[in-house]
Amino acid sequence: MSNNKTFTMIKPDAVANGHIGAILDQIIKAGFKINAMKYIALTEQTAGKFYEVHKERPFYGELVGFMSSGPIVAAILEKDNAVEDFRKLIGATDPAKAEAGTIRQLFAESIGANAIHGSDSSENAKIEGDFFFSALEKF
Ligand code: RTP
Ligand code: MG
Repeated sequence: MSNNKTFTMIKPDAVANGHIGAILDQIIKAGFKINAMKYIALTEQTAGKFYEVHKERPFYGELVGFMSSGPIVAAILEKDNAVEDFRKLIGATDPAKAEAGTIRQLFAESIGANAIHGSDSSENAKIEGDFFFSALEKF
């Protein structure tokens, strides 16, 4: 599968803290193009479905509660080597361990409220992008 797309969400903490503009600026300056984007609120049900792969993890309930606590920005991004390059740009899951200058190091509050999501494979990028966007909404 081609590796030129990834899927992201600017999470409720970063939206509430006013970081949408700064985060998008960093993403675009890093060479990503926006293929699709929407400002949307997940319900507990839709967040639960999105994160179903983590259903057995101890933090699942907390994650679903947090992701449905306020609006998010969901987007499909395009760039060569998108998945890997985007994971580098956002930094480690735990912001305390994220490299200097990464989005999570700059904007995340905690391992739970960690500002941004990035797909972990091209396969999942496609599944996640299709979860949020219809054929009409993406290029
Ligand atoms: P993401 O999927 O959001 O890009 O994050 P990730 O790959 O770096 O981390 P993953 O293992 O997929 O976990 C998904 C999200 O669950 C929350 N989490 N909380 N309390 C905890 O120990 C814990 N561990 C993970 C984080 O918000 C993480 O981004
Ligand atoms: Mg993940």
